[in-house]
Amino acid sequence: MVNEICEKKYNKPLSGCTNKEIYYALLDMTKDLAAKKESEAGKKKVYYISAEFLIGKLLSNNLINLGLYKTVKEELEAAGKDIGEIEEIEPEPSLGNGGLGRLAACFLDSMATLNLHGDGVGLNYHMGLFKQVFDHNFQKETPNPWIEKDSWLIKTNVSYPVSFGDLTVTSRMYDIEVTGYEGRTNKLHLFDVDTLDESLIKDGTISFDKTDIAKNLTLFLYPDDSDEAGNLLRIYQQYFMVSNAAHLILDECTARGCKLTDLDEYAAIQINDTHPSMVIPELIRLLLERGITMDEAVELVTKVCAYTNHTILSEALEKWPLAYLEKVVPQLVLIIKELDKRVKAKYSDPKVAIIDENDRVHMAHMDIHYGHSVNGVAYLHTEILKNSELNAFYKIYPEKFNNKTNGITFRRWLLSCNEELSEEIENKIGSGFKKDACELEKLLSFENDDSVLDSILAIKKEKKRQLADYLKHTQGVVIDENSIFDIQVKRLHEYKRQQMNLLWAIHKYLEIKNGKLPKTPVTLIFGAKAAPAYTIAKDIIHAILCLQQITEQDPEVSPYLRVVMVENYNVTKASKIIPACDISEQISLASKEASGTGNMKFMLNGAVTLGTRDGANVEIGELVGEDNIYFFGESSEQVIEHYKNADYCAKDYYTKDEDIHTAVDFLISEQMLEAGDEETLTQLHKELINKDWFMTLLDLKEYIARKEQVLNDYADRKKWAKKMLINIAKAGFFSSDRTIAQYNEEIWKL
Ligand code: OAK
Repeated sequence: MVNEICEKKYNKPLSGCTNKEIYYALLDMTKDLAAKKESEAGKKKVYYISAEFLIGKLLSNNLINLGLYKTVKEELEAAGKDIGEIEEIEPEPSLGNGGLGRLAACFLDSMATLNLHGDGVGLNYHMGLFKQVFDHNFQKETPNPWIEKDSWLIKTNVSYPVSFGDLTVTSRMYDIEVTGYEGRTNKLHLFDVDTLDESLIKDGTISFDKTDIAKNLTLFLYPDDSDEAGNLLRIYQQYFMVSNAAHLILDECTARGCKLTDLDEYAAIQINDTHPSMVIPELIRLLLERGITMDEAVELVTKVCAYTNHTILSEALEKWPLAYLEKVVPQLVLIIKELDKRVKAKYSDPKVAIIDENDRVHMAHMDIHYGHSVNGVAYLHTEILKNSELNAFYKIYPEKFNNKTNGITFRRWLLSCNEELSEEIENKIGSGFKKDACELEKLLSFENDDSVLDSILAIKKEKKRQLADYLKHTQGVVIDENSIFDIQVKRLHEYKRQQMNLLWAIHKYLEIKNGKLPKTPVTLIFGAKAAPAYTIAKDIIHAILCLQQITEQDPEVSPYLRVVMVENYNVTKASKIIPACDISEQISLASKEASGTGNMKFMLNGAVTLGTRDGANVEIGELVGEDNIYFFGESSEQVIEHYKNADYCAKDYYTKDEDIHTAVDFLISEQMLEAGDEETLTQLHKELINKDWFMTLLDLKEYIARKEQVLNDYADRKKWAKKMLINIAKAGFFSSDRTIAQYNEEIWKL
């Protein structure tokens, strides 16, 4: 099959082609096959609008979903080629920051797999998220171009004029085919402008002139929002995205025979956090233009739109100054004011207003009033929305609130990233789990089968060997594959508390220096990008990199403890790191992590969670039982109380406990200052003692004690293997196929 394509494309056989040539041949082949798939369109269609789609590399996943992966792999092997090396050629599109964007990508896969007619709508950022480089123990951000002459993008003829207050641009739609696993093909529509000018980017940095909108609109994902120009650009991007989406939706519905007054029978729109919220006034605007009355338009749009909340962190809840909207989208301001007027006429509580007394527009409030559904992304998160964050709204609209616990696609996060484990599972319980993830529970009958437990351990060992090999080749870091792989990979944020893990590592380092050696050596692996303007997050990365250098260079410590920070953590790296993990660190301050999805990927690959009772960790705990997860720390109720009473004082913990004191002070010790920068480390030290907004020191002692227990339990390999097996067997609930089926049954109703 591949050979024929190579012959046709290059006039030579597969065996004579370079990996690069083979990659492009496979790209052509896969795109062709995906496009040829018959996919029936029903009456109603869902549009998942999102500023981020963190799709990752697509080749292997598309081959798996088309049912061709094995055949292609074998054909390549026979010609002396390695599919793993060919995958390396593909650039990773990094069109997302983290959880929200990756979730959107998993959802696209599941919609297509479940044969739901549903497309994604977003933006074609040319640089995506920055590429992280480590330089003298600091994070440096560099541009990350990913679009090549031949790529997954298909240029379409779809194009709309989009007007802002001061200019009009013409859009261009690009599509990426989304093929489901033995399912239909949907599309991811990414809008762009032909006038974009990549030369605005000066060599090696991510700063650029933010004012020339026609040239820079889709250059970067979420440009720096620490200044006004950055914020305005973000509003330009958001409006550009939703105006195109609204035009496309109305055009497609009309083409399928929809009368505008029946719009809700033809379209469902999911608003992925508040970045696409302006689709509500934009749709109303377009309906008014087409002769629908305001009352009718409001009713229709409310029936069509549904909103997902992904965070309770107040700094992430978008509130745009009315003046900014007046500059960028004056045509929407009248509509937003009218929507706000209607709310104020009905409800006197200022907490539910769209426009507040400081003339800021609360995007989430608009979604809740003028959408029919509001959902959180894990049970605990939805309860917190209902009972505290959005309580005023819950009282008005209890029927709108619902939970949709997140999920992940098992095609990417098991079948593709861990072929060895998938094969073992298939040998034991058959292939049914690939379509119905809950069949993984059949593994429970092997709980006491030594040969199965042994092979699970052997597979983990092999994946650790592969990761060690990869890190050696990519970063020149040599780690002990027989050590415990203790892993925390996710965006860097204080609420996720990488700094607490760092303090644990310091504590362990000092124990080893004092002669207390661990039973089994530990490799603590971090992977995280910090937002370019988030100073403390970058300080934490600096401290981790300094400790990495110290543990690496100290012959007394390095055989027992290593700290390694993986450079430029992204989807590709995740798929190599996660299968190799023993201990999955999910240690956010309780109440702050809406769900987490890494936690699900780790459990599916046989890691055991060490975590707080936060987000979806709570549900993982319920499924696997307390013996198969390690919880610690104060509960979300307790944490919420601390915030309410403003009674948490980091300094008290620091002064009263010697271990905490010693670990925190190590940040400004001679060793650290020798490895790093005094100002940065002092700033972090001060921050932890005097502010510590996310209560690192609150749970540190319990964390240290609990981790000691985990490390001890690891030594009983049989008992540990059983925990691994139970985690894998119970992961089925977290398939995004289940999540999407629920969205459809309860919200979209296709
Ligand atoms: C990003 C920007 C604005 C608001 C939220 C986010 C985000 O990424 N949130 C994350 O969403 C994930 C998917 O629902 C959750 O698993 C994470 O807990 C949440 O932080």
